[in-house]
Amino acid sequence: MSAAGPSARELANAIRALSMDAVEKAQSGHPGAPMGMADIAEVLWRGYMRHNPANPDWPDRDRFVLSNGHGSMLLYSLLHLTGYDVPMEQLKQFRQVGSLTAGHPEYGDLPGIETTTGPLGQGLANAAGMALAEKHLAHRFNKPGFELVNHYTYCFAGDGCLMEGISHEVGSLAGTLGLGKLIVFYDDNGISIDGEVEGWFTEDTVERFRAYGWHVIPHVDGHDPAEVDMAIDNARAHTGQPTLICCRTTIGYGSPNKAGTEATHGAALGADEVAASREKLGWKYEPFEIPQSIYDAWDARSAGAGAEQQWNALLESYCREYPEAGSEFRRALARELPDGWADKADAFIHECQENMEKLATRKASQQCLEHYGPQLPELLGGSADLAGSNNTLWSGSKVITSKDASGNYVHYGVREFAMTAMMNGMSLHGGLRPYGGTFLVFQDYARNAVRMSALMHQPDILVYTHDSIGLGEDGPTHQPVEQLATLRMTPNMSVWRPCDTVETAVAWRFAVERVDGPTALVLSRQGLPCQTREGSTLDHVARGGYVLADFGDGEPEAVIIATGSEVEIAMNAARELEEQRRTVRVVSLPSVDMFLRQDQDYRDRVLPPHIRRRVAVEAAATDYWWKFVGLEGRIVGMNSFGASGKGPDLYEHFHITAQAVRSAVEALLET
Ligand SMILES: Cc1ncc(C[n+]2csc(CCOP(=O)(O)OP(=O)(O)O)c2C)c(N)n1
Ligand SMILES: [Mg+2]
Repeated sequence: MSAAGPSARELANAIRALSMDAVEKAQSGHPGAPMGMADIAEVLWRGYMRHNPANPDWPDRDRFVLSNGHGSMLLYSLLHLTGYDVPMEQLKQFRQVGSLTAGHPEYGDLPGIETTTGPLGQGLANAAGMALAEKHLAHRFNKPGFELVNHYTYCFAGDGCLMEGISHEVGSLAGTLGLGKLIVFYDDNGISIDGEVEGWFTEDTVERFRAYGWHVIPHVDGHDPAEVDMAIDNARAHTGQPTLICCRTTIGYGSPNKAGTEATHGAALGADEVAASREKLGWKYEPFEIPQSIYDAWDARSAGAGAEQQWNALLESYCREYPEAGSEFRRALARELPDGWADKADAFIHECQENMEKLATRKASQQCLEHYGPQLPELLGGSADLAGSNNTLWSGSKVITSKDASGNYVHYGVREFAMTAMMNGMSLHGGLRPYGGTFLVFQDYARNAVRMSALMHQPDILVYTHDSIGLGEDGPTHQPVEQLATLRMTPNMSVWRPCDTVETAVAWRFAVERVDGPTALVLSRQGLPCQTREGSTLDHVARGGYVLADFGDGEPEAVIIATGSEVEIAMNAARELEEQRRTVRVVSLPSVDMFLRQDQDYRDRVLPPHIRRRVAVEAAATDYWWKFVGLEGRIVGMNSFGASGKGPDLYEHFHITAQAVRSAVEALLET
């Protein structure tokens, strides 16, 4: 250590030591990537990152995404060293139950984790979403002399991230959208779990990203701080295109016997090798010991507080100069709804009820956008090339382009996975409420990003149309069967399958008001009649499940449970049964999860426990419904894939009809 303080290498070695030691103590984890990328991280975090460890949520901070999330110790070390509230004790508890230092960085666990990463490639898409959010908000809010939104999004990505298909989707779209403040560092270490990637990853990454329209800086020595520094300078100056900085690194750098091999990727180095690495790196300190001079050099607290203060002052004067824009900006960041929201939503829902319009729920969804959209400039829509079918465009939609990002609609192209992961990035960024559409069946393409939105509690609005065999001629490839059940089984996902314009309006309202998780709106292609609701019934829709109608006088003998397009079928069956002097209840269950959140008393009033004659009808996988109908109940639904044909014919073909429901009830009534 010189009199001038620790060298860049020594500062990077602090990351290496902490990473080795934490993995060694846990006997679990990934030392290779943190040791390989430590020098790059040192240059970026000490030279460029604008962040405030005391206030990790400061809106205009630079974002940092570790897409190769297995390198979590790199991020934990950085947060600890730069002064976040990440005590050494947490690093010692790496990967233990109850600690905040999970195996992969979990959003919300530690301050400074911008997104949950681990599923490779998705961090890259989250970062692109953040960069898009930044670009959009800057175009919308910045004024001459007021660069209110002005930050970079930095992302580390490994071979795995770039092998994943999503890297193509997002690379292509980020290039097209000209996300110039997205700067990605490719950890080109030639190694993934199975060994040297030569055997499975040989394309020319530099040319590949150039073809997407990126600014690519090739052949950077990731262990030479001066080269890395020059590359970052170059990238930041180049704001017309996203930048990929290709850094040659050695995985496990510093480990004398294992560096450069897959042995360092995902296992503790072993006590002897850790000792040998200390020796080779010239790191003289005990495990988890960091000398004060190293802490001092890493400490980002005072610079961070200063940067934030400056920005706060800018925001204050912005709000004085542009009070309306200023309060809109603050409202959107706080995820608050505009004044009068609730009254207007109530009025719209009542209007839908009064109009009694027969409409496909995908079209009803568009009406919701027309009504709710003008109040919500933070809504940022899009579709994976199905705008006309998903009805996600409305009269207030303006398309975002590379040149003008002030709009509110993204044509994602045929990229469901990137769309959803980018929506996650935008939600995480803040200031925006993304919604995006595709066919329900192609939700599978985006599946892991859907899961991540629920895991990270991000309130994405997922618009899924063409929700059953009712879509007709496109056939079984396009007809979802199992998707509804898997969405419903995803923790923290709210799923709504409305039966008419009213339920759609309620579902959209719920999705907009929700702040702690995603909502899937599952919508029909075909027209659906509007159901009559009397008395308090309309208010009960928002509870996710309610008595739509009781047919016949007195206690119901049987209950029919239905969702979405099958509510009409249930109602027809119940009417026919009433003609036979039967008393039958129809329960509409647009959102099972919402219904299950109601108190027991309400649920029992809707589905009285003693009424065991229950039939569920839904044009989807039947298995989900057993918990509602019980062993004595019956389910009318799909037990196979669909088929190509006219929608109404398919309902006949698969016996999802009023007659089938009636027969099922009749069979129960005989018991
Ligand atoms: C989508 C996904 N598939 C598989 C894995 C399991 N996995 C974790 S790291 C890794 C290899 C990554 O290689 P690379 O990005 O080159 O990381 P390095 O070994 O260089 O640190 C794999 C396959 C994962 N985390 N995510
Ligand atoms: Mg690698």
